[in-house]
Amino acid sequence: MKHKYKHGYFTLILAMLFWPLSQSNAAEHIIDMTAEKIDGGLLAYKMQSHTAGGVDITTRYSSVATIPGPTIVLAEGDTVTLTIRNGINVTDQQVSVHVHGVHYTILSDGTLKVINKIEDEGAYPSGFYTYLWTIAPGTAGTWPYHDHNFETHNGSEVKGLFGAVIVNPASGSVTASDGRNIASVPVSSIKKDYVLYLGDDAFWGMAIDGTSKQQTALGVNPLLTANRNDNVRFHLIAMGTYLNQFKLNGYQWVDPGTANMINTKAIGPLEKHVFTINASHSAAYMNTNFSRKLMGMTGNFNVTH
Ligand SMILES: [Cu+2]
Repeated sequence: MKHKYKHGYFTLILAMLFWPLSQSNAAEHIIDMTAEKIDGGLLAYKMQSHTAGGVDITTRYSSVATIPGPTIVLAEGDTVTLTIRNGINVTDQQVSVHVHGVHYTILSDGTLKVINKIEDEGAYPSGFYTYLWTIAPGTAGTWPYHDHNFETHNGSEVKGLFGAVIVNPASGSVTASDGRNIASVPVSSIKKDYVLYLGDDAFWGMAIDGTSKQQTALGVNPLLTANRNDNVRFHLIAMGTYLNQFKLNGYQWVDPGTANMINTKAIGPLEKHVFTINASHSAAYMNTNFSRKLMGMTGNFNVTH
């Protein structure tokens, strides 16, 4: 036992020695977003500016506020300074950004004082609030963010104030499946990232092109496209109040954290599910939960060539 302890201690020292090396690709993100009113009495986030490691990547985002909001792509080891500005201008109403999954102190929780007991952590009309996030090792995954302060202490995500954070693993690779084999593929080989938010009656989609990194809000039950043999990553985030049963017809993928191939996945409220497939055929995607299926909660994934 003593030997084992010493070995563990040695490993810890080694890890500390190599820590700066393994973090050499870590980027500092400076992000500025607004929350605005859009048509139909809805609210939406807009990316005003995003610099990553000193490089301005703002043109990757829509120039108007969108539902879903911007997808913030990060990697383990990164840091984020995110400022939210309130362009909604309803007297006394704050807007905030509350994120799941990544690390931050209580001052960056994006909630009201009645919840966090410290401070109202949002932006008042024409004001701003700044959050600090640490994208610590172990936080790889896809996480929702949403308002927590507008009108109620639960926030206004149902009016459109929601988006996602993708934290890529520091290893730079993810598990993928072509339906038969499981492989580790570089994140850089992913041709399309599709973020699908499961509402109570529809999927809301956001696409990110793997080459241009351009983001496109796709609306409800969107048509998804890929070329044959492309690696495509699906990020499913359940926003609604029902249990979902996700299916992509004729595809099998790896259940995260396991070596199991699955062809359907139960996703409860606030749960998420991320998988990467190699595109082989066109297929419908759907929520096969009976009542949701009746509501037409389905769309198509078209694979060409
Ligand atoms: Cu939440």
